[in-house]
Amino acid sequence: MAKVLGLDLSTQSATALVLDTVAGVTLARARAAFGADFPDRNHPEGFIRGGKGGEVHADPLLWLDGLELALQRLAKLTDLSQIDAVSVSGQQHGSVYLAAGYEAALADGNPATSLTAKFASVLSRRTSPIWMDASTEKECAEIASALGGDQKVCDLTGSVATRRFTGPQIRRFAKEDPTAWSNTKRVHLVSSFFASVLAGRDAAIDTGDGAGMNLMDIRQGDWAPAALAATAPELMAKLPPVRPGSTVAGPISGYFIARYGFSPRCQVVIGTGDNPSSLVGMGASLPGKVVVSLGTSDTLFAAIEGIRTDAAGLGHAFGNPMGGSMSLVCVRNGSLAREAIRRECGLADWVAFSASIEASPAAVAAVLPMEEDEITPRRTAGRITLGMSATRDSLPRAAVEGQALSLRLHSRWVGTPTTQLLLTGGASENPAVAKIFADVFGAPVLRLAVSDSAALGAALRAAVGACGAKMADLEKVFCAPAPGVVQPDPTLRGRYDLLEAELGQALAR
Ligand code: XUL
Repeated sequence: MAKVLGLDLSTQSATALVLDTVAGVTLARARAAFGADFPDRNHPEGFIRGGKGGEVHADPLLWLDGLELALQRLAKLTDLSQIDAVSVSGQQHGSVYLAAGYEAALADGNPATSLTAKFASVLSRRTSPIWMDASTEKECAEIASALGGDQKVCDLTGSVATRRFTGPQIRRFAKEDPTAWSNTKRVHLVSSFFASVLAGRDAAIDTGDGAGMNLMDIRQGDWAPAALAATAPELMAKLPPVRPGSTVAGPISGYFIARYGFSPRCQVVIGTGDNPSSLVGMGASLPGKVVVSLGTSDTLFAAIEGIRTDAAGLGHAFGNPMGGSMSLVCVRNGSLAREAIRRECGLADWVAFSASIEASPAAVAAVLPMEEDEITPRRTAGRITLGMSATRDSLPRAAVEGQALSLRLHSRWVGTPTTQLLLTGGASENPAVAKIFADVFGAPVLRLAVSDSAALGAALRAAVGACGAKMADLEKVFCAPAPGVVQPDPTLRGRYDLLEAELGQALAR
C-alpha cells in the first residue's frame, strides 16, 4: 500500500488528489480552474463556444497549464517525492492531435521549459473537439452507412454513431483538413494524452474511455478494423493501443521529477474517462450500484453484467476500468442549465436555490430545462413543461425534478431497478437536490465522504495498478458513504410516475 495521486482533467478544471492508502486518509487536494485561474486566456467556462456547425472545442495548452498550476498548488500541500503511483481521469471523447516531433516533446525532461512550450509546436490541430461538440451529424450518418446501419455500429462499438464521440470527430477533421490529418501522427484522448505527458511516452487508451470513440469493438476490447476503415484513412497507425485500465505506462517522466520533485520510482497507470473513473471512485465498479453524477454534464451509470446497448441509440456501453462493462446515460444540460435557472430566478447563490426548492411543493410542476441543444433526449434548445406550469418561484424545483425525471426515463433501457442511488458531482452536495433525486427515483440516496469521485477513482486505480492494492480494501476506506442517507417520500411515487409518462409522451410527439 502506498501514497497515490489521482488527476482529473475535466471540462472546467484540473483536480489533483493525494491519498495515503496505509493510513487510509486523504493527504491533499488542489484544483486549477481553466476559466477563473486563467482569465487572460478568455475561456471563462474552460471551453470555446460558438464554433461553426455546432463545434465546441477547448485549448489543450490551457489544459496543460491547468495541470501545472494544480501540481504547483499540490506541491505546497504535500511532499510529491513520496508519491508511488499516479493515474488520470479525463473528460470523455475529447481528442488531442499531435504531429511529428510529439515523441520528443513527451520525452523532453528539461524543467526550464513548460509543458505548453514543449507541446505548442507539435499540435497538428490547434484546438481539441470536446464532448459538447455536436458538429458531426453528417459524419455519423456516413459511418453508420459504411458499417451497415445504426444497429450494426451499436452492436460493434456499444453505441450508435454519436456526434460527440471521437471517431465521428476524427472523420470530420480528416475530411475538412486532409493536410493536417496527414500531418497527424498520433490521436490521443484527454485521458491518454495526460497519461502520456506524465509518463514521457505514448500511453495506451483504456477500454473504458476507448469505448467512447465508436472505434473499439466493445466485446473484444480492441480497435475494430471495420470501424477504423469507416472513419478516416490510416487511422490505425495514428492511434495508441487499447489496454485494460490497470496497465502501467511506465515511470514518471524526468520533467515531473525535476520540476515538481516526484520520485523516479513513481509509476504512471494509464488513464480513463471521467465517468468510468467516477464509477471506481464511487465504489461502484462491481454490478449492483447506480451512480448519478451532477457535473457540467449529468450522467447516470452502473457496472453491468455482459454488454447491454440502448435500442433508442441514446445510452452507451463503455468498458469498466476494473474489468467488464458499464452503462451510461449523459445529459448535456446539467450544471450550466441549473446555473442559468438560478440566475433567471434572481437567486444569489446555491443556498437561495435550495431554499427556493424547499419552499415549493413536490411533483406538481416539472420542466426539462434544455438551455442548449440536448443530446439525451436529442432536442434543440427549449423547455418541456410537465404537469402544471412552473412560476418563477417554483422553477428551480421544477427544473431539477425535470432533470431527474429525464435521467430516470432515459436509463430504463439498462433494465436494473434502482434500489439505491449514489450521488456525486458539485450539485450533489445540495441537500434539496439530493432529496429530489431520492423522491423521483423512489430510492435512498447516499453520498460519499470524499468528493471528487473522478480524481478519487484515478488515485484508487493507481494504487491497484501499480502498488498491488486490492480495490475491495480501498473501497472500504475511501468509498464509505457519508452519514445521512436521504430517504425517498413513498407518497410521491405515483405523481412522479405520471410526470415521467407525460415526459415520454411529449418526447414521442
Ligand atoms: C459522457 C460525456 C460527458 C463527458 C464530460 O459520455 O460526454 O459526461 O465525459 O464529463
